[in-house]
Amino acid sequence: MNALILVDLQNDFVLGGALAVPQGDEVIEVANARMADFPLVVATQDWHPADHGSFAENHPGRQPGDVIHLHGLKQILWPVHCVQETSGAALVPGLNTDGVHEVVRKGTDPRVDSYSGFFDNGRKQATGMTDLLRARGVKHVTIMGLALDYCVKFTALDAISEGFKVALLTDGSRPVDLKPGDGERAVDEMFALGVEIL
Ligand code: VGL
Ligand code: ZN
Repeated sequence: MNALILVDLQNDFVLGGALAVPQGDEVIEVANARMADFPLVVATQDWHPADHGSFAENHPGRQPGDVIHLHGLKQILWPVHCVQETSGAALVPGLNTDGVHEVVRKGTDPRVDSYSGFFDNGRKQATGMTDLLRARGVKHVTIMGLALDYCVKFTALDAISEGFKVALLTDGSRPVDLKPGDGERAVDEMFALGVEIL
C-alpha cells in the first residue's frame, strides 16, 4: 500500500506568506492531480505556538537566518510562521482537501523545531505518522511539498529510517534555497540515502 505525503502545503509557505517558498504555489496543482492515485493521502501541517523557539522574533537582537543553539540543537531562526489557528497555518485554499485523509501536525513544542513529519529535530517526540502509516499497512510513501530542502527532505529521510520505501516527487516540491543549490543538494542527499527520485 502506497501513501502520498503532502508536506506543509500551507498559506505561509506560498506567495504572500510569511515564509514564502519561491514558486511554492505551483505544487498545489501537482498535489491535486496526484492524490486520486493513492489510497491514503496524509498532509503535514507546521503548527507552531506563538512562543516557538524557531522564531527570530522570540530571540531579542536576532534576525531570520541567524543560527543559534536551542536547547542543545542548532537552530536556524525563521520569521514567525504557521502559528496555530492562524490563516498562515491553514492548508492552502487551492488544495483539494476532500482528497486528504489525514493531517499530521508538527512543531507544537516551543522548545524544539520539527522539520520532519515523523519526529522533532531532536528525535525525541514522534508525531504519530509512523503508527498511522503502519496501521494502514503502508509500505511505500511518495513525498512532495514545501520546502524541498527542509521539511520535505527530513520527512523523506525519516521515512527511510522508519523502514518505508520512499519516492520523492520533484515536480511537486520547491526549495527555499537560503543558499543557492540547497534544493539540489537536498535531492542528492535523499538519493544517496535510498530515496527514489521521480
Ligand atoms: C519549514 C522552515 C521552518 C518547511 C518549516 O516546511 O520546510 N521550513 N518551518
Ligand atoms: Zn516551521
